[in-house]
Amino acid sequence: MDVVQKVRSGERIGMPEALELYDLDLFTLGTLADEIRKRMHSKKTYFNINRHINPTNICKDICKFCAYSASRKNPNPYTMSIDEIVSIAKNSWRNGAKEVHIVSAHNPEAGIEWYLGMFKAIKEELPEIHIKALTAAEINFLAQEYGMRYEEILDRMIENGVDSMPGGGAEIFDEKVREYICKGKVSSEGWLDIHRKWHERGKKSNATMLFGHVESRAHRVDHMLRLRDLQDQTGGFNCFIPLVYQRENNYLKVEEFPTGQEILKTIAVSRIVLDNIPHIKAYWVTATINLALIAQEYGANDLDGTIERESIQAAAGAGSSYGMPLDEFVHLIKESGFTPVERDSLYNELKVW
Ligand code: V47
Repeated sequence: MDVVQKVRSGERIGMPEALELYDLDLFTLGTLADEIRKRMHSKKTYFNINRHINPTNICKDICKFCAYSASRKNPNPYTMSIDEIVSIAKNSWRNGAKEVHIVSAHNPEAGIEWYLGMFKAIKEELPEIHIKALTAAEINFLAQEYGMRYEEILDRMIENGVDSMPGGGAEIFDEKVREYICKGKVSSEGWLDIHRKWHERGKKSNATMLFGHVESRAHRVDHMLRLRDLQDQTGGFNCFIPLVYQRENNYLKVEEFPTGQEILKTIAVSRIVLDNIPHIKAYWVTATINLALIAQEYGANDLDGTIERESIQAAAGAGSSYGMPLDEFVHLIKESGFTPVERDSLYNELKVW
């Protein structure tokens, strides 16, 4: 049976077949991914009204691809006070945001009470807001810095009001690539272990993959397969988010950037390989809104959200500093032939726009 037939018959795809999928022409591959997307989600494209908050950019780790952390290329260190963070969350809530997505750098000066106390303070003021916060990389940093076990930190996150975990810090799981692009950061095993333990607590999370730098197609597929294995065991991942590497203001030397075709192929392959993860997000911040809209026909069924503010990828050249107005977001999804469905952070449908 050839790979196209295998996908159509619902057989699981392994490494060699996934590489064959990449070698198909874009339209054949896109059609296969689109058939799955339509079966799972029809014409619905999910989004949420959210606010990203990045409370500090002071980081003890040095990831080559990062333009956000305060360094020679970004000499403006900052750390927000908890009051400031709460005030941003309140303001966003008043403007309709139902989720705050809080991701920071690894700041050894801030203290664990700052890292965890911000969630409690937000929930005291806004008990109904969904807090999606702390990447596995931050959790690993806190565990090392304060001599705590992952379990203790995860339990304290829950006590303080964190509802779900974002997918950041996964980068590329292949150990050699990881060593080169983000030496010293949470290991692949550590990242997966933290998510496993979070899922064991009955909680949901997302998974990212940073691609389009020095990795190969095989590294991407390996990354997806490691996620699929864990998902078979826990079922705790809601969504997979392939993040396209942004090239400005950082220290990673990249010779060739991915074409639009390669980005669409990666989204399509992820839809096919990750047969147990319900949602594939085309993150418009890194894919650009135009490509993200096209990606709806290549397997993606989620476009993240309005975001309001974003600093991590914006520092590396993405056009996301001020998010996207809701009416424009909805209009673009409709115009591209899909049905915009506002969701909550756990993919319960709130409103068909
Ligand atoms: O892990 C850093 C990435 C991530 C660059 O869970 C870069 O719904 C591109 O995790 N080019 C943090 N990416 C963002 C993140 C995220 C984003 C959207 C949705 C969700 C979710 C999670 O940002 C980091 C890293 O992989 N990043 N630098 C760069 N130059």
